[in-house]
Amino acid sequence: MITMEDIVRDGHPVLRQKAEEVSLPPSEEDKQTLLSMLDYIKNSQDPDIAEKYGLRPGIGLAAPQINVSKRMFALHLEDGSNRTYSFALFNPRIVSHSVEKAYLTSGEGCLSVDENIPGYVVRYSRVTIKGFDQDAKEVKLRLKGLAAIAAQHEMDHLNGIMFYDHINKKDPFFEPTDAEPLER
Ligand code: K1U
Ligand code: NI
Repeated sequence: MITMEDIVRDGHPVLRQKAEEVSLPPSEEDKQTLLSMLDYIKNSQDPDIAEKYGLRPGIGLAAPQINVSKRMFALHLEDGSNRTYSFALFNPRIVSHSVEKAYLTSGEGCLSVDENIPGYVVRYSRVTIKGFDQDAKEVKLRLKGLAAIAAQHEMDHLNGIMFYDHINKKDPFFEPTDAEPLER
């Protein structure tokens, strides 16, 4: 079971590396890692389990955050329209995205960053992601709203990018006219 002790923190070099493709079909070890990442997120959203094991709640987790430099991430969240997104992917890639952009008015957090870093992170409003599930079956997901934002945050982890890299340094709360504010 993954706990906060397994999650590397900002400053660890793995968070700045470009993660390697996973060879498919996945090894048993890679499958187990992927499933345990999804389990972490689900557990972290259960108040009893989170308290018992000291888990910080999250909606996503990428393998580099547990010091595994491989291209895999998991998401588990319910968006503002009561839609649940729950999936874990090997070798995800963004195959298309909207022209429109969006940002969370609450900013973003990261399980690898212990402090709150204020500011807007502008991302694409909608993304289509292709990847492979635990059985190496190709899947295609069309995401919008919080799910699209979170998926881009996790994709960034696979490329060594942290959310705060995107924050306008001079004016962290600069509101771009071409981006929609999203309440979480
Ligand atoms: O990758 C990570 O570090 C996880 C991170 C993902 C994320 C957060 C915010 C915007 C985009 C992506 C988190 O899950 S931080 C915790 C969080 O945002 C949250 C936790 C519980 C309920 C709702 C949100
Ligand atoms: Ni993060």
